[in-house]
Order: sequence, then structure tokens, then C-alpha cells
Amino acid sequence: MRIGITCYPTYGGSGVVATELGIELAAKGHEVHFISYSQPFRLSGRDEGIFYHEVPVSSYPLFEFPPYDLALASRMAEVAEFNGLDLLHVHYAIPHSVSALLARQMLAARGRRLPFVTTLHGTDITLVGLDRSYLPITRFSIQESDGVTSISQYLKDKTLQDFDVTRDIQVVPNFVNCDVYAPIQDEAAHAEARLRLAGPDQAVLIHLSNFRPVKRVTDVVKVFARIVREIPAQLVLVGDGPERSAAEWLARDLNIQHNIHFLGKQERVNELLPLADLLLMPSELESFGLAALEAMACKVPSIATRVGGVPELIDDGITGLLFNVGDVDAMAQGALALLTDRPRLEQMRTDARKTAQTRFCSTLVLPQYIAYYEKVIAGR
Ligand code: GMT
Repeated sequence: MRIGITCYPTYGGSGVVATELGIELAAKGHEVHFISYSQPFRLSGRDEGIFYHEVPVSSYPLFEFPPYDLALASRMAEVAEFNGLDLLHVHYAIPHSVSALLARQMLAARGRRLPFVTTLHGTDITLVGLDRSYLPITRFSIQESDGVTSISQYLKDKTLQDFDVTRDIQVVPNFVNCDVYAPIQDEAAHAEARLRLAGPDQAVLIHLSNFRPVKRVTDVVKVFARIVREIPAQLVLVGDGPERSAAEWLARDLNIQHNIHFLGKQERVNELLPLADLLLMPSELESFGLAALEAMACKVPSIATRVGGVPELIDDGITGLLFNVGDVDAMAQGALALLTDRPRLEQMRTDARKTAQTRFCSTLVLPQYIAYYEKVIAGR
């Protein structure tokens, strides 16, 4: 199949999923065309069968805001016609599903069919989408999509409930390539790599996000502050965004800045995650929690919040620990209980990797997307 993919190319879970999906589809022999305002950050540009089409957005003095959604619709229609695309797959409904709807209508006027699939990722429904500026048109474009998937049952239920959507929505969970995200098999190599971050007797905790308020990064620092008072530990913060400065100031206020590494945006998180003992994910909202899945594939359990789709991913007490939002004391106590009980932690690490392999590996999820594409293209 020839598939067009649109996503936010920046550092966020929806862009990661869309990019990894394109890479896996191309690896299976499909032709994949990415259409977005910049090249998706995890796209190396060397993958065979993958093409990237930039969306030029011209500004004009009359425009207070350059209409990206219109430019995107035009580019989608061009790329689809010039390359004979079978289908468009857009990630994150706002504004991508509206642009795809316009592109479909543009091609219909030229006698060409261009079905599109919208994948709902999270705040397109639970936060941004609820804003009256966007809700009516997002509901409309979801209803008009030829196919709609959501990355968790929770998000499907929220969409049907909050958006008054009546159409079918297929749950296709996020996935991870279990060969790329995997523990370091060689013990000596693992120990050596870990020494780059921490001493031999120090615990290593990690957090990975785009540092937006919904991720509660200052809670990560508060949880770590309680842990490092009790045991030698280091915290690795991967990513960047509006809340990074608050986290840096808080680390200094708590005088623990020497135990925290702010690494910023990193390309190869699959090399960092296996070095950690636990991932901290204290989010306010998470429709899935892709960072936790990537960690689990690397045998790293999560200390996370019991929100959204997270309980569909993490079995509390088995593959991680779940807590109420903001309960930093309980999260710290849970982490300490694991870090001071190595046999229990080791069992949880094994179970976490097993869950990634048996439920969320790309080899299991890609066929679900491909079957869904075929169904949409056939018009069923
Ligand atoms: O914030 C968003 O909703 C966008 C997205 C992102 O790009 O970070 O995050 C959502 O999509 C991810 C990939 O499907 C999910 O793993 C995240 O849980 C989800 N974020 C939220 O629901 C807050």
C-alpha cells in the first residue's frame, strides 16, 4: 500500500508513534509518505520506502495566524495525487483530520478517492479538543473520517462520551519495537554504561516527556527529593519544554541539583532507558503513557499515576506501581520499597518486559493497523 502519514513532528508521543509506524510499514514493503511542517524527529532520512514532504506555510501581512491547516490540506491533496496514495493516516485529530477531510474532498472533485484514518492520541480529546474553539469541527471531522482508531479503550470511551460521537472507533494500542527497546544483555557493558550516570551503589531514576504542565515534572523532582534523602540515587530528566525551568529551580531550592541530570531532548532514548532502575511518570492525564511502555520494553518498571489509559498498560504491583495524582510521598515510598528489595524489583523488571513483548510489541500491533487500512480502503 501507499500510505500518507501526518503528525506533529516534534518531541511527543503522537509524533513518535506515527514515525515508528511509518518505519515499520516501510520495513514491510509499503511506501510511506510523511507530510508535515518539518521532518519527524525520529526519521533518520535513510529508510528505504519512506518519503518526506514538507508543508510550506506562507505568511502574509493580513494573516494574524498562518493557516497551517489549509496549507496542509493542499499538500496532502498534491502528494496523494502525485504519488497515488491509497490512504491518509493522520495522528492527533486537531487540525490534521480537518485537513485530511478537505484533501479528500479536493480529490473527489477530481474523480479520485482518498480515504483517511484519524488516530486519537489524548489531549486532542481530553484537553484541547474540549475547547469550544475546536470541539465542533473536531467532532465533525471524526464523524466524517473513513476510519478512527484510538490508542486505548479509555480514550475511545472518552471520545464517545464527551464528544457525542456515534461512529465506530477501533482501539489499536501504542506499540514498541522490542528489538530496538530492550535491556542491555551484556552485564559488563550495562554496568559500564550505567557508570556514565551514577556510582555503582546509586539507584538511577528516569523521566521522559515534553515537559508540559500535564506531565507534572515538578512532582518528579519532589518524588526524587524524598528518595535521595534515604538512598544514594541519581535522576535523569530527558526532554524539554515549558516546565523545565520550574524543575531546575526546584532542584536548586531542594539542594539536589547535583544528583539530577537535565539531558534535554535526546535522539536515542532506547540507549538511556535500560540504564535506569525505575521510570517516574506522575502525569495529570495520560491516554496511554508511551514513555512507560518504552521503559517496560527495556525492563524498567514505572512509578506512575492511575489515570486515563495507564491501567491498561501497567498492572499495579506487577509491572509497575500506580498512585493518585500529586501523592509524591506515596510514590517515593513505593519507589524506595522496590529499590531496597532487589528480588522484587527484578521480578517486576522481568514482568514489565514480558508485557511489552506479549501485548504491545510492533510485531503484534502492526498487523492490526494493516488490517484496518485494508478494511477502510475496501470501504467496509
Ligand atoms: O499530549 C498529547 O495528547 C499528545 C501526545 C503527545 O504527542 O505527547 O500524547 C498523547 O499521545 C501519546 C501517544 O499516543 C500517549 O502515549 C499519551 O498518553 C498522550 N498524552 C496524553 O493523553 C496527555
